[in-house]
Amino acid sequence: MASRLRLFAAGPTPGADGNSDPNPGISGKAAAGEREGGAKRPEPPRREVTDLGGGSEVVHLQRFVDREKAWEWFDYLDKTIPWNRPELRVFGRTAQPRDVCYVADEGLPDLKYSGHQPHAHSWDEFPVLKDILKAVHEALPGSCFNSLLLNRYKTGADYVSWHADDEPLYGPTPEIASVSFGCERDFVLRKKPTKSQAASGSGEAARKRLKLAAPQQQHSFFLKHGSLLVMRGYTQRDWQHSVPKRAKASSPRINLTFRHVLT
Ligand SMILES: O=C(O)CCC(=O)C(=O)O
Repeated sequence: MASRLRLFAAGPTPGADGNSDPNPGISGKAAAGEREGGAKRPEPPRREVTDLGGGSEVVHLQRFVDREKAWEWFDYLDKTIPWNRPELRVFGRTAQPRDVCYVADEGLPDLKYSGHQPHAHSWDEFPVLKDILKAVHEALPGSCFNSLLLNRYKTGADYVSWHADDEPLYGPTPEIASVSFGCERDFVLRKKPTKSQAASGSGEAARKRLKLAAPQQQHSFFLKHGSLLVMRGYTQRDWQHSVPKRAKASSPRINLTFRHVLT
C-alpha cells in the first residue's frame, strides 16, 4: 500500500505568535484525541515560528503527519515500546508520573535526568522509530538527531513538571524536536528568572513577580495528534517547559523528543 505520510516542512511562516489555531472549531472532544468522525477538513501546511527573544525560538507544525499515519504510529508505539515508569525527581520532589523509554545511537555518553539513568535501546529494535526520525530530519533540514526520549501519558493525571532539557551532553543551544500522538495536551513554556532576580528572592517568588510584570514570559501551545514542535537556540538555557495535569484528558498521549547528544 502506498504510504499516506504527508510532511509539511516548507509551509509559510505567518508571524511572531505561533499560538493561533487554524481550526478553532475543533471541540474539546476532538481535542481529546478521538480517532474518527466529523467532516474531513483540508489540512493546510502551516509552520508557525514563535520568537521567544534572546535567541530562543519555537517552531510548531500542527500537521506534521496526517491523522491516519499518526494513529498507525501511535498504535505501534503503544504496543511495542518496552515502557517503564521510573521514579523521577525534579527540584528534590518525587513525581512526574509517566511511562518512559530511551533510544540512542551506540557509544553515546549515558543520559541521566531527574535522578534516572535509562537503558539506551537501539534504533534497530524499533524500525518505525527510524521512519519517524527520517520524517523529522526531512522536516528540519540540517538537523541530526541521535537519541530519543519517549513519554507516554496514560491519562490527564500523568504530566511533566517545569524543567529544562539543559543537560550538558546536549550542548548550550540544543535543537529538540517533539512529536505528539493521541490525546492533545497543553505544552507551556515559562521564562527562567535571571540570576539576579533569583538572588533577590526564592525562584518561585521571582517568577511570580515576573509573571505579574510581564505576561509575555509565558507561552502555551496545544499539541495536536500528529504535530511537531521544535525548541531551538537558547530555549533550554533561558526557559522551562511543562505538560501540566489536565483532568479532562482521559485518553493516552505518546510524545517523542528527538535530541542530539554531543560526542
Ligand atoms: O511530552 C511533552 O510534550 C514534553 C516532554 C518533555 O518535556 C521532555 O521529555 O523533556
